[in-house]
Amino acid sequence: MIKEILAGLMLRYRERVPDVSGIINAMIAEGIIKNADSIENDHIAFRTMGVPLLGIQSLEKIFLHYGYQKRDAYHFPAKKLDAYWYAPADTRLPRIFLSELRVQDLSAAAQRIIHAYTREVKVDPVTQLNLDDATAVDTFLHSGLWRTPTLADFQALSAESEYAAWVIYNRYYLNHFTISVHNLPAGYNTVAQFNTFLEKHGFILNDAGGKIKISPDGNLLQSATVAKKILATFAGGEQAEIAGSYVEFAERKVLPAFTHLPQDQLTRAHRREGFEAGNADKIFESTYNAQTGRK
Ligand code: OOG
Ligand code: NI
Repeated sequence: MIKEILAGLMLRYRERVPDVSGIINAMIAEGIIKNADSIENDHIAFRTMGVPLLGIQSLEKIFLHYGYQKRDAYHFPAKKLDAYWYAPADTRLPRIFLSELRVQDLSAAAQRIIHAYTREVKVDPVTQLNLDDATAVDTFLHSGLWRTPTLADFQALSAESEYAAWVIYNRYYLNHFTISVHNLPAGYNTVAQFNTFLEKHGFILNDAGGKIKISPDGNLLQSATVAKKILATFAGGEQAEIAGSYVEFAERKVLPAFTHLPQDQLTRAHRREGFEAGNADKIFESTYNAQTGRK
């Protein structure tokens, strides 16, 4: 069941990202929600290495198997990334955002480092899984695709692509989950208001391009915390603090054709769908040093 796979992802993510429980507990203490189950998860995101047997084409097989539909493509030339989003069959489930590093566009030196790890993968690993076995899928998503990298390789990649360095160490760990704010009580149901609440409680927001990322149509507003550092253990036992994962917030406005509907009749179908390249471009930086180093 996809629900079990999503629950496994969320469990690991909550253990690794203290801001998740921190934000949920602050929401409960402030009376915004009764418990964590009442949060609508707008979407979750994964990062991948764009090499032939891996990347989006491999990871997406899991979600396509569970009825997700592939939707729009997004391109990030400066960051050397491509992405797609996937719509769930059941609108109570989160959307999925998968991105991929355009490895072939990196320097020869960076490609050599990445291939030194990814060449351990001889077949598309998702084709070796029984996708109906939720436990097997959960284990796969939380195990190494390649050997633990060296700190030197991590640092060399980081100098050229912070995304590449993130993936070589973190692999398919959940990159973020996203709290839908538009269905929260008045006073907290816009990204602007929710950001005020978050900052009052000491959470640090990504400010790349401004704290609120707004789509050109004005209907998709997003913000994100900056990733906290995790203590990473590299090959040979060397340790360093590197960026882990973060939390995102999304406000999807009601489309003009449906603004006459009463609040209690509104569903996902009446609100702005999909993603926005200009917003995403800045959200990726939630794990970049310029953001994670902010106080
Ligand atoms: C994904 C950044 C983009 C969105 O909602 O547009 C994104 C990432 O950091 O991997 O999450
Ligand atoms: Ni996102």
